[in-house]
Amino acid sequence: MSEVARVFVALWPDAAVKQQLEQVSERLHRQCAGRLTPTDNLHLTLAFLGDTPASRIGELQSVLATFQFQPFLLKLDKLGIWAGNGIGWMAPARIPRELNELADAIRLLLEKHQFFFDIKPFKPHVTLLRRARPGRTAPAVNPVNWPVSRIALVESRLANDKAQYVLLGEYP
Ligand code: 2AM
Repeated sequence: MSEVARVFVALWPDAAVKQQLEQVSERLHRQCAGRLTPTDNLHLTLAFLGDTPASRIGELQSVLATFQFQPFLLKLDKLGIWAGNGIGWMAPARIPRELNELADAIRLLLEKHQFFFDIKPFKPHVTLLRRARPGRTAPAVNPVNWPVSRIALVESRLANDKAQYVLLGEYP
């Protein structure tokens, strides 16, 4: 491991959710082109820590292993392209209280143990495409129902300009 690890805490889809996201991605891709997120990289970020000392990753795993929350169902029912950066995304049209509370609780826990993270307001989304072009009509949506019962600690490694994600743990 290098001296720092670029890490984030995320919702990581199971096989069924991944398959639904993949279908939505492919439909959006036909309409808006761009570069598809590889299916195995699909996720929703809850807290982005970024470069973290590799020597503290064990501690981070132990801290997250203490984390508990009530499972809930997350409905992703909105698709769009951000004109500024060409990201094609899927998100909940209305952010459920449980999702905001989950992100808040994780951020509080990280703060308590002095792990730094990006404090930009939580803007939940799954990145499906990059460098997409906005269509003239709003993309049709097939909602994705995501049963949320675990969080994941993920490391992002850059290899040949491509992000490779490595699951460092799932909790509880
Ligand atoms: P994105 O998909 O919108 O780029 C790994 O890079 C994950 O962390 C992605 O979900 C990415 O969001 C998110 N991410 C990258 N930099 C971030 C930052 N500074 N703040 C919050 N999330 C970030």
